[in-house]
Amino acid sequence: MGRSTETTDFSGTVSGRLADGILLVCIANPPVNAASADVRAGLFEALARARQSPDITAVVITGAGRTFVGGADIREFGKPAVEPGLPAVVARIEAMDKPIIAAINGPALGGGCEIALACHYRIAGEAAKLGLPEVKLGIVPGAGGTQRLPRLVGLARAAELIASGRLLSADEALACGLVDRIAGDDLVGAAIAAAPGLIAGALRRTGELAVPPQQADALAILAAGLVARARGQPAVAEAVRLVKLAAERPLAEGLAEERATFLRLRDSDEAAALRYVFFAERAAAKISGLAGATPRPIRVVGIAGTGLMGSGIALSALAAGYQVIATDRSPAAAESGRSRITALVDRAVRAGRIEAKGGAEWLGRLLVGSSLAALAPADLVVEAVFDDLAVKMELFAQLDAIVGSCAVLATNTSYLDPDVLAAVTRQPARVCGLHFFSPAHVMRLVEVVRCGKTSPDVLVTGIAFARQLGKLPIVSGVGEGFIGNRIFSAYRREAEFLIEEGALPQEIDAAIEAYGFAMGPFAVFDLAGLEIAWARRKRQAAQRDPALRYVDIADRLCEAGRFGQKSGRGWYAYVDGERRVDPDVVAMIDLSRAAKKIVARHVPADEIVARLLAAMVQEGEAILAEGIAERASDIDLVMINGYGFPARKGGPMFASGRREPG
Ligand code: T1G
Repeated sequence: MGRSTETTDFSGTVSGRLADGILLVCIANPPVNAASADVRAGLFEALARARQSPDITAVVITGAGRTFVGGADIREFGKPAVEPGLPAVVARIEAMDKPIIAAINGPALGGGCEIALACHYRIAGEAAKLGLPEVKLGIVPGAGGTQRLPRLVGLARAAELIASGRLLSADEALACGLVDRIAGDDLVGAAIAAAPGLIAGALRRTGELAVPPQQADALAILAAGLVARARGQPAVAEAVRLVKLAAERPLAEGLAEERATFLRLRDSDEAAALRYVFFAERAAAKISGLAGATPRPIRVVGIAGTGLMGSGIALSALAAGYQVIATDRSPAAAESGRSRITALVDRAVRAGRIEAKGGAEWLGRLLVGSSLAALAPADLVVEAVFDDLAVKMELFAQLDAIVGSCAVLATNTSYLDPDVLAAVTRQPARVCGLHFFSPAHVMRLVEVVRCGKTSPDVLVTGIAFARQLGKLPIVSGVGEGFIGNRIFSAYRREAEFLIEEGALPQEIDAAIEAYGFAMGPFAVFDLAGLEIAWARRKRQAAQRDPALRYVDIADRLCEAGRFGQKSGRGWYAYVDGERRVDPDVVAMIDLSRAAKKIVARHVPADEIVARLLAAMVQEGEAILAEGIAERASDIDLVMINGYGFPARKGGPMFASGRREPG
């Protein structure tokens, strides 16, 4: 390669250009420059060329587009390995006797971060993000991350970063020594300019650096905390073990142990489930019938109803930078709404999620009042008033007359038919559902409901708004309970059947918690409150098919004033906030069984889990058949992000054997 600016292709996705002795290597593997087999082969070849050619005095590696390297190519997992593997590429980078400089132009994640770690110098652009998020895929870094990161940032920080999978901004990466410099606009120029200094000096190979000493007790306490918070995720415990190993073993041994652990975890069911969830989230963004539709601009968000849900939605909108106008039915209700929202902002400041001045800026964009007319400037209004059809119909008719003709009207109803609400407006096409989950400022899931007449641009507006709030939007058609609540009702029904047959609430909860749910169904029912479902059952009683099996135990609990945690007793008793098995409940269950002449039997834990999963899957299949969900993996995402289904099981549809998002 002479002294020229011509470009050389080292593979289909890696090219190089030589300028003044510096080989600028560019990885172009859209969409995220994943370190696929072709990228690895290209890098390997470029490094070989650099090693052989006296004209080349240094190498700069960067990514084309917005990403440096988004990680190993996850789509290659489970397929036959293609050499060179990433460890070999990384080892070659580190061993080079000419400076290899990483010009980190965007996300350098997983294998991308490991490539940067092996370079002799790291310069980050302002858009850079660095991290080792492998645990989110049920694996550990497999190309040196657990051994090289501690050598740069110390054991404790490395353990925390790898166990959490948290990403660092360029500033944070500089502050902890992960990168050496941040460049302004001309990142590649800065990297090339840094070369002469590095050529002159001794190369700093990360792998040869000593692991900074760390107080063993402090590390042990930190490690225990990280593993405890992971609630049994094996990848986190393994990641922490490997980071600690970096201080105990020579690099080569640590790398070998890391690789063996990576390969073992990569082929685990848990990792397969988390990969499925990763791609399911990407697939959920692809919705039929929206080609060419663009979101309407949203600057001002209106919230009608400032109760628990309304105030949480208001906080999320403030956090996302919107102007927020919130109203409630009376000055008193509006005032308590304002205090509720203000309290949420104060809590975010106290928790360090935002600075005090940030909190004040948020509240500066909030208007709260009791006049619906105040919502006139809103580009989108979300109603979150009490889930009563008559109340909501009247509200929608009023909103329709108040807001501008381009404004979107969204309902946060959980169970009511949004088509009925749309029908009271002059433009049903501008109505959709935005079904948030409680607490709305915490829960990631939003069911974006496509009503019968919702126009494509209104639906994409709802989706874009949910994304802007940092939520995961899943599109649902109209049907009782949309996706999540409908499946949850089937789950509840089956759980109550199991009670009737002989299982006890604590046994069912224990079985489901052992399966991986944070909380079993009966504990959840008590947390949410039993009266809402009871009111709905009473509303539906007249239409209920008498031939259908019906368990009345929950009704008996409510008739006895047992509404759950808020009333101190439900399926359990709550003493000083502690959940206790209540013999009175067992007696009520026995009475109900006796009334139906049911002889209780022992229901094994695996039968409990299998039946509850089967009930969810059966309802999921019905939802798919009715076209209410676009794909099975959307159902899995709803259950994982809205109902505590363990992500590492992939969701009910995945657990039932569906392996591909779709
Ligand atoms: N491999 C394969 N495909 C990937 C990918 C990857 N690593 N990352 C993204 N994609 C696809 C994604 O499916 C989507 O495809 C498209 O790219 C755009 O993604 C040895 C083993 C980089 C921050 O965990 O976090 O390295 O739907 O919508 O919002 O230690 O993608 O268009 O067909 O998310 O701009 C570790 C995963 C891997 C990072 C970009 N890396 N990626 O976000 O785009 S394990 C990760 C992301 C590893 C080593 C181990 C994000 C992003 P499609 P997108 P984005």
